[in-house]
Amino acid sequence: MRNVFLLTILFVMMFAVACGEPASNTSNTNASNANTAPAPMTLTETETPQRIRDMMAQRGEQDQAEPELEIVAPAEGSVVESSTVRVVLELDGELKGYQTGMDHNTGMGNHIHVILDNQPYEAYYNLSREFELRNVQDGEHTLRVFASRPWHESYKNEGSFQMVRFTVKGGGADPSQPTTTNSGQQMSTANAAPTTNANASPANANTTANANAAGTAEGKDMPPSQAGTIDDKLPLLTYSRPKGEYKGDEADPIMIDFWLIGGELVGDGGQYRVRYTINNDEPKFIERWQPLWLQGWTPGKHTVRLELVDKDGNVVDNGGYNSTTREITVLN
Ligand SMILES: [Cu+2]
Repeated sequence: MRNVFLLTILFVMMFAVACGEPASNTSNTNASNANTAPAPMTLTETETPQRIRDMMAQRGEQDQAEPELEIVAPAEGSVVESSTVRVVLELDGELKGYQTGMDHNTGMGNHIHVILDNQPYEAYYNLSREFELRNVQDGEHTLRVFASRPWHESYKNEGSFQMVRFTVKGGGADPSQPTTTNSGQQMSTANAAPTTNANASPANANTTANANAAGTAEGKDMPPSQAGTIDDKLPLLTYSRPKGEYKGDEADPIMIDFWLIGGELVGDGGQYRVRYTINNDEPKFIERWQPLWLQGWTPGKHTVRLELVDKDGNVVDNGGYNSTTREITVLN
């Protein structure tokens, strides 16, 4: 009898603890997240941080610029008979002082976001230097580019965004290795699972290690893109930020930013919304096309999903591109 009484007390205590937890934590407690699940957090929208406002002030009229890009290569619809694809961009338009290039003191500067298929973007700072995609797999690919500010907020004027489709044929790419740029930046995850081949030469082992290190730093250790063919008649959402690792001032708040063609959000007179979901918590909505700053991030890994949804809240499918999930890392 006494044992039953004690068990009852224990049960009541456990129940009280369970109920005392914030509701937002319950979706994080699945087994696959157990080892990396960040502490529960409550994100709130906030205004553009002062450090960004200071940068804007120093840039003169650049934020009112309307940069226009042209993808000179690869040409739309072209067939490239090599796994190395040269990317050539031209910058024009109402620049108002906007030029790309990294300031080597700050490590920041205007740059172009370059996206192969539906992978995380790679930054292209110096347009006069060659930019190549290497080890591009055979098949159809999509290349998207748009102009960006030093803090990775995209320019949203028409002409800033450009897209081409091209095909690689007989390129002989190594499917066990990721696509990279000529400077070694990783453009995609490998198509196949990482090889643990004991016969791998030391040179190959190094390449793999470097690629993986870059992948971790840039948040690119995501499964390969499953994206298919884009329908030009449908709206297209392009995920841009957040990406990779965040620390110090940059870790709070963090900006959500994206590109949208072929449709408008409800707050801009259109019919779509962007649904964002952090760590599989309750989704929220963006109704105007502008950067969204969220504060309250806790250290650890977080997933960020951006989806384009219609009036009924259904994802507007377009080759898989309109629902994209990325993992980011917030450092202490
Ligand atoms: Cu950027």
